[in-house]
Amino acid sequence: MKEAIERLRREGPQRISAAATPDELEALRVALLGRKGELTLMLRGLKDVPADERPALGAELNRLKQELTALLDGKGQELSAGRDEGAVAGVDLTLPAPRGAGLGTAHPLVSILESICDIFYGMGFSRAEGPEVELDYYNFTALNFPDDHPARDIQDTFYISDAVCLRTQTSPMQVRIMEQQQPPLAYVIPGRVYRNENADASHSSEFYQIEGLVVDRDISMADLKSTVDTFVRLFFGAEEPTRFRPHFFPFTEPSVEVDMQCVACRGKGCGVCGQTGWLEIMGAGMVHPNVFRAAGYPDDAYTGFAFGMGIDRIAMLKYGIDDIRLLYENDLRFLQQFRGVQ
Ligand code: 2NM
Repeated sequence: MKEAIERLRREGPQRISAAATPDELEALRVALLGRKGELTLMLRGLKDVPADERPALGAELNRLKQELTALLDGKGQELSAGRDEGAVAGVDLTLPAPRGAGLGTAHPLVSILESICDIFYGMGFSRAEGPEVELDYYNFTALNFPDDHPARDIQDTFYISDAVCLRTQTSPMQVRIMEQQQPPLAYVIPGRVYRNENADASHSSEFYQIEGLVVDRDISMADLKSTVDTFVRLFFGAEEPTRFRPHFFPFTEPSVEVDMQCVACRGKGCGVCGQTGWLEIMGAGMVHPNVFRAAGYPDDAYTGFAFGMGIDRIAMLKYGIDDIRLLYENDLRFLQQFRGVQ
């Protein structure tokens, strides 16, 4: 009996530490301490040893049982803690995903945004992005919105405090750029903007814009027109004519809305263009002198044009999407249609 105890004291810890999985460890626990386990059988065998040796051997066996139990518990914790690493260790994380595993793809808004930016890089524009949480000053005041302009109204703008709102356009970033940089400059500023509107098929309270700004000496409306026409030719890939209609924006004077001939009916009039033969694609104009003044430019030194377009509308036109909300719901049945689409 004494020898058997000594052997178990030597070999038990070795066997426990060699267990490689929780299953192996559990089998070992049963083999040692289970109803017919080695140590259990020795305890039962105590009744056969001489009475004078029994107390010492009994105490010895109980101590060994405690030691083995502690070792089994410790090893159990070690194995379960290592389980996740063990699972990853068996996998080559550099392998390509298996075919048909559902690779991700750019969201249609992102791929359109990037291809629009690419066209402007080709014309020498740089890209900048600004904060979505903006000062009321940059979003409105510096852009020549009067204090009582309806767009400032709480109904259109998400205000965070009196002085801070979610930007309703990306133009506040144009002012930040002009504060930092002297002309000549040409920037596109893409980004998400927010308006407090009820969602329907053509309105969402969050949407994407790209605005552009070009400032130098002697920039004219003709530069704006040629830039817009180049963009339309490169993006829509055809010779659709464009037209400027007079409009009003606080930050530009004169201001225009830009239409292109309807891509669906080539100007004849159809459901896509509401029978007009034209599709509105952006707003634009010559930067208002008050905006240059807010940016700290000297009076009458520079002229510039600016434009802004809604990416959602362009994506809807390009892909024939009839409800803007589809772009924000992230329903995989919708998104998976754009796999591999550019
Ligand atoms: C638009 C339409 C027309 C615009 C103006 C400016 C700035 F900062 F230069 F004044 N940035 N963007 C602008 C002009 C935006 O969006 C429909």
